[in-house]
Amino acid sequence: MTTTPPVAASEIKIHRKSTEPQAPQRWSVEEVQALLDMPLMDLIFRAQQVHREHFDPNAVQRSTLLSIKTGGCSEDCGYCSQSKRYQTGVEKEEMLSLDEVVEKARQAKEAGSSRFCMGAAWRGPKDKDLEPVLDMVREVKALGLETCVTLGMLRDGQAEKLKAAGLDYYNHNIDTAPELYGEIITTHSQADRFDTLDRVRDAGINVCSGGIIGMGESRRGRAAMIAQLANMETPPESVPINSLVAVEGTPLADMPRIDPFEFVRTIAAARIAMPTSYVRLSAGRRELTDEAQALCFLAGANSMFYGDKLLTTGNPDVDGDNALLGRLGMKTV
Ligand code: SAM
Ligand code: DTB
Ligand code: SF4
Repeated sequence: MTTTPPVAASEIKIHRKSTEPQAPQRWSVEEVQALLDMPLMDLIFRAQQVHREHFDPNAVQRSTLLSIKTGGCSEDCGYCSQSKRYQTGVEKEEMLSLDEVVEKARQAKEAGSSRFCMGAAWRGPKDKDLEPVLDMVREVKALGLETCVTLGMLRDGQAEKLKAAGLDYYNHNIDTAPELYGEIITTHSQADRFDTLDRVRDAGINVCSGGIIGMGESRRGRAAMIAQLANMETPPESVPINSLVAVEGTPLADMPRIDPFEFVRTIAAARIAMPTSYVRLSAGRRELTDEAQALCFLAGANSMFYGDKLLTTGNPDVDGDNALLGRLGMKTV
């Protein structure tokens, strides 16, 4: 019988900033995979113990998303409804006006959200694109909400402008295992993503970075992605764990749904590997039962996207979410 030798941890690039080349990695891929391989009850128990050391186990933070610039994106991310390369029914739209964005933010605040995240379907913003976004950040911040944007890759000076406008968080996901990245996305590399994350960190903006599971990666691949996040010089303050929303027309449209217990395992491993980060239940929550979501909270998730829509796809409705949090006796922060 022939077996493929496992990839040695040393062959998988673990990202740390070049300014800190000697720092030991916090988590090897093998160590994270050992977590993912644990019996589920042991894994959840351990994650909950870690969670209780750093957070109120009955509290959840809520962020609301708004697509401020939808569709027509130049990139070929194989999961994305907004790439201009795929026929998904999502049409290219103009950027929303400042008034429209502020109104949506006001509604999100009224519904109970504490953070407002504005997304644009760009490879990255041109400097002229950034100006209206800076106004949005200023005005949303003035409502008393935390601000987050996800605009793609940043160039020199852009992170600093966002910081000056009052941006609290920048979302930029590393999306998948390093070894799978090139199969899902060819128009930019994972190293490009890390370059932007470094720019965000250096500008003093909180980092929000996670990824998607259910794109055909192995457990080892999920472990590698979590290790990459945990081994950043400073791990992201916020780690969204998305489950693939298989969008008709994209190359990943026929991907089978991931076992919800694998989702729970991924949340637990992220919690253990990044004890002080917020771990966010992100895309794919509509496909999870209330019971599976409760297991995710038990496994250390303490944040969620809140609002009837993500960017272009649906999210559980607000009334249902409030009912669920009420039934679980969870408070919001
Ligand atoms: N264009 C920017 C970028 O790529 O960073 C911002 C918007 S992009 C839609 C933000 C993130 O949403 C992606 O990096 C990916 O992790 C997630 N995402 C997009 N489509 C998804 C899908 N169908 N299922 C799950 N997550 C998805
Ligand atoms: C993240 O990790 N997930 C959000 C947010 N960051 C920008 C986006 C999910 C998008 C799901 C597919 C859609 O609605 O288009
Ligand atoms: Fe979608 Fe962002 Fe990729 Fe563009 S860069 S295709 S918006 S995930």
